[in-house]
Amino acid sequence: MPEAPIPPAAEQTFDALVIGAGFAGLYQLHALRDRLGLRVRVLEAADGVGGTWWWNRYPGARCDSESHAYAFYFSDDLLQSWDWSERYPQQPEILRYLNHVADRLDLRRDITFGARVTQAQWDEAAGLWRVVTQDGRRYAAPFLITAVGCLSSTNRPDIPGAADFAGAIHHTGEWPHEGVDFTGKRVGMIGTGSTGIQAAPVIAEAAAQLTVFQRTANYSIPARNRPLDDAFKRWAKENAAEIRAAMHSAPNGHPWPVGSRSALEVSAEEREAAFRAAWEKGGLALRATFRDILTDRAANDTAAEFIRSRIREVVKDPATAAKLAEIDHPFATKRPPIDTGYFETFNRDNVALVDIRADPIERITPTGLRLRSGAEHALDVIVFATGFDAMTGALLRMGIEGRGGLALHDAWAAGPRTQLGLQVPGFPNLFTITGPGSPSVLTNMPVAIEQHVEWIADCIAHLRAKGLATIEASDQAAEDWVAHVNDAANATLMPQAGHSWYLGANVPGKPRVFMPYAGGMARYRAICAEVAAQGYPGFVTAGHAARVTA
Ligand code: N01
Repeated sequence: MPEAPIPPAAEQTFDALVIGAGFAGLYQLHALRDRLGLRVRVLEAADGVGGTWWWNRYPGARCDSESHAYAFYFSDDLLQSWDWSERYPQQPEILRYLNHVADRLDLRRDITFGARVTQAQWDEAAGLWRVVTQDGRRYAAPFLITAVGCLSSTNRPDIPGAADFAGAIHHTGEWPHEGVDFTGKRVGMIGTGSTGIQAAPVIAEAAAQLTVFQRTANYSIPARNRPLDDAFKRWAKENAAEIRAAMHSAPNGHPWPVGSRSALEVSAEEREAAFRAAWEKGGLALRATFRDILTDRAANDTAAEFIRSRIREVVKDPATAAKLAEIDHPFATKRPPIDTGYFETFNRDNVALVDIRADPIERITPTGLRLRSGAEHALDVIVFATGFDAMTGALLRMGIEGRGGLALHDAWAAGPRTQLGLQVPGFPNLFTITGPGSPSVLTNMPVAIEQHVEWIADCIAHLRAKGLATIEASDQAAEDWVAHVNDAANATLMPQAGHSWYLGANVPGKPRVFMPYAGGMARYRAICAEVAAQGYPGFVTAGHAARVTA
């Protein structure tokens, strides 16, 4: 039943407001409503649940985490009532799963769809977050929790001439729900990150011609996707507790261990055999073959060279192979894609690779793309697989203002500052699920989300039990945490990928700050648990009477 429109002046008050109805928002609603008994409203811009999986409907969209690990583990009922069909779930299947979760936990009645938040202001006197949606609806609550995802604000390149293009331009992150018919079309795809690498083989199957415009060559590992048989499905259900424990103790939230040996302490043959085995098995675990792939450049070089050799082996045209293998950053220092036939796609007659690092795009013309050299590429459809204004983009476009009218935009002018990625100084009772400064995108996301949702619910329960009105990150704690996040990143090779979205480098003008916490999920979990057990040091709490000062 659609909700009746509410007159602009009428404000609805709740105990907590949650923004977003993807994995994070759904579980946060359940945790606050069904465990704590709070009155909660979820505001969701889309017309359905799903978050990332609502918007990202591009051809080939599937998850790079294995399906049995890409699920909620807080509920045995959810685990036992769902079967995944493939090793890596496709977008429609994940969307069905999240709808199943929403139905099974009866979440829909507390979600308002089509509600894009455009303003969220902390009202000091009332001790409330006052939230306004694009269509003028108003809500208020003492607690505001963002569950807006890390990769949800699309990054559309500002290429001159786009408005004149006679064909269609689609961004993968805002894909038309009715799909795009590529039959007989000349398609140009810009971007070779995880998305472009998933989409290219599927577009190539349908289109008359696919031209991939590559600015930065990328590593990719075969996914080796396959249907799951009944024996595996039974095993995953029977061993859910062990899988959960493995994910919770792993640095990346995946249910596989990181190798204990250095890539440099074994013989070249042994190393090659280990990489081969990981390559044949497929998936993200290749980067965990040895313990130092992400921390030692020489160790990393061995993995990087192994993958380059595979690219040269697969791609038949030596010039194309050379362009694909000319990768300028260490392996896994940008999020490593996994693929189904990406490099093989360049062996097709209807697929071409264009190096736009050597010859950049100058403009979009009515009939296609023109490069700086003057070369013209005639196109009917342009696909932007150009990624996202990651981690901060979605938070900064909601008009969030904290104490004294401090805009989040200004508070983060030099880059995001948080305590544990969970709270921002000057923004009382605002919690940011998988916010910048937390492991989030460096992990298997549902594991990171569950940990944050539960920490936030426990924190709010603590405040209520103690009769406290507000909690807010202290300035010093955020200062210290940002320094620690930097140290953790610098202990890895990841900052060496100078153009990665981890650093905000993909968005012109964005501060270059390494945003996710690279210290490992298990370590981070322990830090957060310790903070809660110690009564929330690094956070300032205030009672109802003394709420005003921090
Ligand atoms: O985006 P990206 P994505 N002109 O930023 C290029 C997750 N994900 O959507 O490297 C020309 O990685 C850009 O080039 P460069 C996953 O975490 C998960 O692919 O900046 N090119 C790059 O090649 C992933 O990392 C799954 O030089 C331009 C590409 O576009 C994250 O989403 C599946 C350009 C963007 O790559 C983002 O991946 C898919 C310009 N102006 C994605 N601007 C799952 O499995 C950008 N590029 C769940």
